[in-house]
Amino acid sequence: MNTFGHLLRVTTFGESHGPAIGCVLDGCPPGIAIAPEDFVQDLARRATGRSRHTSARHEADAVEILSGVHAGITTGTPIALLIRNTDQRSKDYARIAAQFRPGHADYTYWHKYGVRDPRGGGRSSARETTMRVAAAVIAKKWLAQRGVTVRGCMVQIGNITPTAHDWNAVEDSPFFWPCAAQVPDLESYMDALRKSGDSVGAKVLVVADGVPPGWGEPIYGKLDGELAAAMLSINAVKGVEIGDGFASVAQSGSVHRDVMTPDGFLSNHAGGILGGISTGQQISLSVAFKPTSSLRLPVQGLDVDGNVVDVITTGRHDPCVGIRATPICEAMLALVLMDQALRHRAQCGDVGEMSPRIAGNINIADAKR
Ligand code: EPS
Repeated sequence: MNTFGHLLRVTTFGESHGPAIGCVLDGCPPGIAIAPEDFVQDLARRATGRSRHTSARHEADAVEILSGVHAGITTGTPIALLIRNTDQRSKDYARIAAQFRPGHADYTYWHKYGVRDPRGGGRSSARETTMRVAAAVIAKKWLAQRGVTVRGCMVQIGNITPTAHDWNAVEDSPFFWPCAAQVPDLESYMDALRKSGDSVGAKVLVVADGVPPGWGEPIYGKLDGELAAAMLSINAVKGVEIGDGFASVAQSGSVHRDVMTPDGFLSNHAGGILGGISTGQQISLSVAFKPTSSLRLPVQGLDVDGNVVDVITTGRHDPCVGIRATPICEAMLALVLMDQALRHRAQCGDVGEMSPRIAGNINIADAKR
């Protein structure tokens, strides 16, 4: 299954070491201005090789727009985007072509298909996420025209958490970290980790501001349900929390409920979603990434014939995949929101339009975020 979305449908294709990766974005409304330059910033934020803390593979990630855009605007027809792979080093994978890395998807791909493309992880590589970020550039633009913005940051690496939360610090840090004062310590931590050959997990926070009440389709198309599925489709994701998430377990109802006033909600434990529908508050979720499984440290594993082998992974791997994950989580949030907005408009009318009965009583749209 390589397609997701309902009215806005994204299909990605391509392998990490194949000639190219690409996507088709179908159902996109006409009239959105799009140029190849629009993709540069977000693709660079996600890319490898931009700091010593990520994989050293260096891809240009130049987007070719093959269809669906004419004279600089979307035409309503399928938008096909292509990125040619230019820095594959498949010999790094020769040694493990018939082996399984503990903790890696190569084991399950083999058991499912009986065959796999071992070069660079093939389809299971994080390389695939490039196209989600590319597709979401268009979604972010469409959402921004409706006052909806999406942003994210890293809120945990290993046991380290931010000691302050300053959105202005995020883009200046190689870790999308919201506390500038901690960055030197994080750099030392990551340098030592990289030298050790081991890896570490991370947690990413993503939020959307400006989402009106009403997006989300109960019961099987709940906004939180689709966001969780979208985040879990990202490589290495092992957990998703909406709002207070698992911390809600220890809260009492009188604490968790978000009190409403004529001036807006007084808190946002729900993460901006009730009953699978946006409340008009900030949508917030956090995403847990496991440590990278491709390690230089030797480990006992199996080969495809069931023999015990020493698995040693060489190549250019990320010591923490979560470091590059912020733009990917933003992308999935934006794509799900745009799809839900189009579905809300299809069923209920204009995006952001509220039930007149509710609008007369309580101005939730202006709720405190
Ligand atoms: C990846 C392994 C590495 C990363 C790759 C993701 O691939 P390679 O061994 O070919 O260098 O560089 O990330 C990307 C290329 C990318 O654009 O994200 C993996 O196993 O997931």
